[in-house]
Amino acid sequence: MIVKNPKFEISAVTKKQYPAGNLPEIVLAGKSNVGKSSFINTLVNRKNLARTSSEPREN
Ligand SMILES: Nc1nc2c(ncn2[C@@H]2O[C@H](COP(=O)(O)OP(=O)(O)O)[C@@H](O)[C@H]2O)c(=O)[nH]1
Ligand SMILES: [Mg+2]
Repeated sequence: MIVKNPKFEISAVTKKQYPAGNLPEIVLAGKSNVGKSSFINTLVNRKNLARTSSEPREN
């Protein structure tokens, strides 16, 4: 997969903040610090589009 121009749209916490439009949606679920944000950055080939944090989860 080649992602050419990734953009951070919004970090939405309520329904009215959800972006309009009919683009496909992907769910990525997991505990805190398991590497969700790092995985997104790998997918879009950017170092810090999704902010990563603290120490890796050990368990
Ligand atoms: N050892 C190791 N650390 C990782 C891996 N993926 C992410 N991390 C680290 O785990 C921490 C949490 O990752 P992050 O992507 O912020 O997790 P999120 O909370 O699920 O979004 C960061 O310090 C990452 O650098 C991995 O595959 N191996
Ligand atoms: Mg994260």
